[in-house]
Amino acid sequence: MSHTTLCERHQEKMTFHTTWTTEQALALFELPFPELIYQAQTVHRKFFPEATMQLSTLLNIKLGGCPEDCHYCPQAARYNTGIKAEKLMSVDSVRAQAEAAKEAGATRFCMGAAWRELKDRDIPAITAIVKEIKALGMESCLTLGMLTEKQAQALRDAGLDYYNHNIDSSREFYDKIISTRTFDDRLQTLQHVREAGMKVCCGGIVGMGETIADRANMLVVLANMEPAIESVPINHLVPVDGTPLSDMPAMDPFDFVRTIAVARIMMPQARVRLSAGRVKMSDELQALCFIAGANSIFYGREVLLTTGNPEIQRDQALLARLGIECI
Ligand code: SAM
Ligand code: DTB
Ligand code: SF4
Repeated sequence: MSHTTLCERHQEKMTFHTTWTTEQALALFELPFPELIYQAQTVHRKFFPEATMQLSTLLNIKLGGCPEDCHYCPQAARYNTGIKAEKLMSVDSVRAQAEAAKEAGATRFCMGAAWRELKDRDIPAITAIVKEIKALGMESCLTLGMLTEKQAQALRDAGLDYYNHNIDSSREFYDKIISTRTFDDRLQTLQHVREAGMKVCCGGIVGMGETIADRANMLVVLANMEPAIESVPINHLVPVDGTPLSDMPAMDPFDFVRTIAVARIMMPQARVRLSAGRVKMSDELQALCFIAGANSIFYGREVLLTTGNPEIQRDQALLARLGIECI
């Protein structure tokens, strides 16, 4: 099959179908790099005709001490990563950080907690935080671990716009990375979020030793979610000393870009976020990710949850040099 035919098939699929197969996703990964980028950019322009970058600021509102065993995570209590558990941040401290983020130009404020799941006793504090963010006129996003149906409704009632809960990898690879909760647990929380009427932010991590088929399968699960998800964070593993993945060799940067490009083609309507790992990427590699379809970043703080993120001035300079408008 010629590349042109493949391109046409995927364009057609994008318009008329919502279901992707592993074979179709793998066929995209196997395209010559220039052809893949061409297809991704074609889809990107159709759905995002203006070159814009959505800026989200991320804050860790509850550091460390997590009971889970996610092999990548510096906040899991069982790994010796030098992180000391702290209590949930106060509403006032969170508001101050959100004000600074707004001042720096971010439009969404994302908050993460090192929890396995949300506990009902924390709901009053969390909903108070959401209301403060909304009062600042920013979009709000939380990632707090698993949610019940009722908890999702409580967050929605407080005005939460997005909930982030990642599937992290393919169903097949998942068990090699996490044993303390299942892939289906994750899907159930995502269903609760969607049924409560919030927007879904869901993605994963690459560079954990997974195969290309795993990357394809992860994207198939994400792309086949109905209704289509709004936000897809693609994280490059940040290997952290003390975690089981600390010695994971770096992946080929072009394979990382391929993952972004395939995500863009399979989820044309979503904001694809170039998430963890940007601090180690050159400006040129990030530009390639943006051409491949990434149009959201974490911006405005030099840490993500515990690891580094580029400084504001570097991001502003990069986006200005590329002529990309920040929204
Ligand atoms: N505890 C909640 C949970 O796991 O659902 C929310 C916070 S958790 C840290 C959010 C996401 O951060 C994880 O699902 C994972 O995708 C990402 N993450 C954590 N550590 C990472 C690392 N070292 N490199 C890349 N991404 C990472
Ligand atoms: C997501 O997908 N990436 C962010 C956010 N959602 C919460 C977290 C990245 C964490 C990177 C490792 C760290 O800083 O601890
Ligand atoms: Fe806990 Fe989330 Fe880290 Fe897993 S990713 S160990 S659930 S904080």
